[in-house]
Amino acid sequence: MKKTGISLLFIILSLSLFAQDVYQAERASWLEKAEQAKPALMETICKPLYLVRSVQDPDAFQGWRTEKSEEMDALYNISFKEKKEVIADFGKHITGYYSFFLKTTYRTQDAPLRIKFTFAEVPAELNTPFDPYPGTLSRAWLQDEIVTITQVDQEITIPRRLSFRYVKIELLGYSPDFDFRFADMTCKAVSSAQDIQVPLAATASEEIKEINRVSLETLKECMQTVYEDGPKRDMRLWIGDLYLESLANTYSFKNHDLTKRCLYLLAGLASTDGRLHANVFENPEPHPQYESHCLDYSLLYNVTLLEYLKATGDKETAEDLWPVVTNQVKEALGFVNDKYMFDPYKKEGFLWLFFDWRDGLDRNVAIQGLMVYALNSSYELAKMLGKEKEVKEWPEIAKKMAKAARSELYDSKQGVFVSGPDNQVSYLSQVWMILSGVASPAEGKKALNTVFWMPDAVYPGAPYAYHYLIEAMIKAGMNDQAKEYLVTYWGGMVKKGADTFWEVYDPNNEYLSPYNFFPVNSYCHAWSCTPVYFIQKYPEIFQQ
Ligand code: RAM
Repeated sequence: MKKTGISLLFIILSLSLFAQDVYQAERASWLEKAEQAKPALMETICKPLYLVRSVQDPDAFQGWRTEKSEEMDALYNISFKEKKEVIADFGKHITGYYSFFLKTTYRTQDAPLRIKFTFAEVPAELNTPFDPYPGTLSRAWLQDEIVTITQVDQEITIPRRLSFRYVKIELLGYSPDFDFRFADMTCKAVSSAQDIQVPLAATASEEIKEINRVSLETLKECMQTVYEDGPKRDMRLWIGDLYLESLANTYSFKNHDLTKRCLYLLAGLASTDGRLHANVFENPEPHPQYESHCLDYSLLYNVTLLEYLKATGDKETAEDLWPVVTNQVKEALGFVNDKYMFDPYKKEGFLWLFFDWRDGLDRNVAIQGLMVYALNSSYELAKMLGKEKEVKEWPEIAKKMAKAARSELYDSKQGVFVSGPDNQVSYLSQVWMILSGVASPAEGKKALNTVFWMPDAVYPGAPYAYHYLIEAMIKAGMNDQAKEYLVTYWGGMVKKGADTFWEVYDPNNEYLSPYNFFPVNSYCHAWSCTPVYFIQKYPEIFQQ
């Protein structure tokens, strides 16, 4: 208790050192409430099923697949000096702590051993040289570990938490004067979600059942002591990921306390001027990624809180966090010009709008739409809390922004919304005009059906953006097409062998990576888990 007190004080001091802190009065209690809602991690001991070999196959995802080669005994009964290299397959994606036991079989260990372990979520990670490393994120995310073993005949655990299905083991250094073998290996898998079955109607297709199952696996793996974005990378809480995970959680595990914890944590770690940080870390003490602000994510925090309140009826939390809601709206309104258009240059400084990983995407229409959507959602929240008088101007601003969007952004000849100085046509622009209600369902349907056939239209790059596309299709009454899209896109990953859904998936380019190196992509990613939400929320569309 004392330690928590001191740490809280430290966080508060470091966040408020140089400026007047708008959350001064609430910050400590928010962080305390986040701490109280911290879930326990459940542990499961997993063992590998068998050994596999890598097979290069142009038809396999990223050119590689595995096939069973031998039983585990083929490793456990033989000197590893003879075997030298194996790949063990745990049969499913796991997140946890890997341990192994080496046993002396001849004479006495007289020198250290040097063994390389490469943990992989997908087969290509086992077969793509990591160096020289071309990626833009840290090389250290890749899960290869060289372990020097000075003492065998005991269990050794790799300290770093890992996220994988396969482990390749290579012997790099050994003594000629003693021998040893692998006697065992395990992974202590951790998650704050328990295995559950989410029932589906008897009429649900096999494809939908599989998508539902993989979706649940993905979410479960990401549910740790916060909703992580990816258990392999970035291993932290991002607002955009939280929003989609919490939606999926409401229709599956129903661990609402985890959502509550994340909402409080983000609030408690917001900057002193009231803006949320886009992502936060838990250890060694909760702290944000300082200077990381993403306006679309900040607005989605408000929507997340609204959905949380609807799912739980927990007014106390929503009331507590109400100042955060108003501050995110205030910040965003600072970018609205006198024509009621979002103007990214209205304020000085760096503005980060995310929406999707797709090079060249123009985000002007999307943010105009999201602002209308977030203003309306935030006002709905205000009404649920009896605070609508405080923010009575919001609906009017939303209306004016919607009207401005129609007159400034709609190309009535083509029947689509166009974005930015080059009048870019993208799927996401249509999506956000539909979700905001700027486009009527009929206009939205027409716009989407037009862009689907435009060869140059900018299409989504990540499941994160596909989520909003499916949601928009449903809103536009395109139920059959929404189902077809979900089955083709997420089902496409299943067909290509996904145990969990990937951070980035472009059916036209399996090597797409926002980080210039596909092995550093995350292959179990929070924002990709939402099929379970759609399948459960709209059974008449997806389960028939
Ligand atoms: C990446 C991660 C994360 C996402 C951010 C914007 O770093 O994939 O999930 O929220 O981008």
